[in-house]
Amino acid sequence: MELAKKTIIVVGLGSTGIAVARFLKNRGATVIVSDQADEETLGSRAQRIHEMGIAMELGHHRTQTFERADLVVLSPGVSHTLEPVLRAKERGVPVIGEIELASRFIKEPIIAITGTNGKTTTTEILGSMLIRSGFNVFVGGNIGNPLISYADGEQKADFIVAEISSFQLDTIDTFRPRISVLLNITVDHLDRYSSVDAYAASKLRIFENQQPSDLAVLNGSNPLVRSLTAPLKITKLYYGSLNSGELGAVNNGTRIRFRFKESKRRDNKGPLAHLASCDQRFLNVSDFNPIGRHNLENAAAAALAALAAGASPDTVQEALNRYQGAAHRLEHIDTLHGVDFYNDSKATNVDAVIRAVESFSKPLVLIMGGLDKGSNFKALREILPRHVKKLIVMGRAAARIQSALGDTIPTTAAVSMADAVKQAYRVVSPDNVILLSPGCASFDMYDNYVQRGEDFKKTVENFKLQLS
Ligand code: UMA
Repeated sequence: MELAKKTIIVVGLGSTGIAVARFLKNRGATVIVSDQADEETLGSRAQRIHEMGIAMELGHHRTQTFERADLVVLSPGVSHTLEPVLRAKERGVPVIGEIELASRFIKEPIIAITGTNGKTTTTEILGSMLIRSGFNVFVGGNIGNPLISYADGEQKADFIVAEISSFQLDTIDTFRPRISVLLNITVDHLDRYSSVDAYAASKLRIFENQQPSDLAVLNGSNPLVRSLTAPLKITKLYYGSLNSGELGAVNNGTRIRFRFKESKRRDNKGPLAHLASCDQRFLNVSDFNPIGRHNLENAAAAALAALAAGASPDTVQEALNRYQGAAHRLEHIDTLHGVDFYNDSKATNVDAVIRAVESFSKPLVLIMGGLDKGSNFKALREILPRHVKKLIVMGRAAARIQSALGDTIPTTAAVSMADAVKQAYRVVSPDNVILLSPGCASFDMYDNYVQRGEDFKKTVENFKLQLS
């Protein structure tokens, strides 16, 4: 792909936009960064672009700027249905996302992980399994490390392990993972997609350029994943549940066992042939650290992808033994007079809240809320009363959550994280759990879910000091 002397608009000045602008400038393109936010809001990010000598259009996206471009590169948070983007496409200007751009400059095999929930955990585990097996690995994508920074850097990896969101899949064209992993599809991001079908269709694009010899690792216990992937002509491995004749992994809570031979008499041929020696081997997961049944599924998905990429079962086991869990995902923060505090700030949709509350047997005080993504909070009406003794709601979604659930569990509103923690502690008994699992995006009160999780941790720490 020739970039030199092309005029390229980079849309969105977040971590992706900065990395893309640098990459393009290094290759001799004339870059213009366009962001809807003004210079004051963008602060140090705008300063970095100034320092690179790159032009900016801030505070708006002008249609004329887009139409004059040779190429438009979108950040994941920028919708591909934005008016100036549509106008540019109509005029024949190519529009791609950062993942597509990066993949055109990456020769190494890409293992891509998508799904509504569990992407980060699975990506982290898979990366560590491959690294422990002696491979040089770049781990990036939606996890927070744009893929383009690999294409722009010196590192030479054997594998690229990429967490890929639906937003990133919206703007691919030729992106072809050698191994794709689809963890689950549940309702999310209805503020960006017109329907669940549109969201699911975006997720399915991960398979769009895969060839029959490429591999898909699929959650066999997710009915939507099964039905939507049934027509795909790709080699498939399943986990969760296996139908007769299917290859993959099953787990019983203490072990993940592999089935890699179709029958006792017949050996596999093709891309799975090297896995036959792992048939009937198992991984011990009785001491696997992250809590929750769903994390065993994530571990199984990672293990299948790692073995398929050439990792050995022993190193896969070692990586599982050492994995401590993703930050802001059911992360244990502290125990105060018998009360456990868990930070699940990364739970930004209703399904993630269900997974979180199902992971505990102790009574919970649950803190939810944030920016509403059009979620159906009523889907929690049945499950929450079985686990949650009190619900505290905050942020812009507070009123909608309260009206969906307030008649099923005692619910109060909090004005801040400190207020939420204080209210929660007032009603706990020893042996209870205070869980932040927002079920919403964070952008109404924070820059991102990481900042929200850190605020929760800091608030708990301060609260502990006040009590001592
Ligand atoms: N912006 C515009 N016009 C728009 C919309 C946004 O100019 O119409 C601007 C904003 O003013 C802002 C910039 O775009 O300045 C932000 O761009 P971005 O939202 O793409 O943010 P990045 O910092 O580049 O982060 C993105 C991903 N963010 C989103 O998908 C929303 C990060 O995923 C990812 O880690 C990063 O790229 C590196 O690849 C975060 C996320 O929340 C974690 N992802 C969603 C999720 O996991 O649910 C999909």
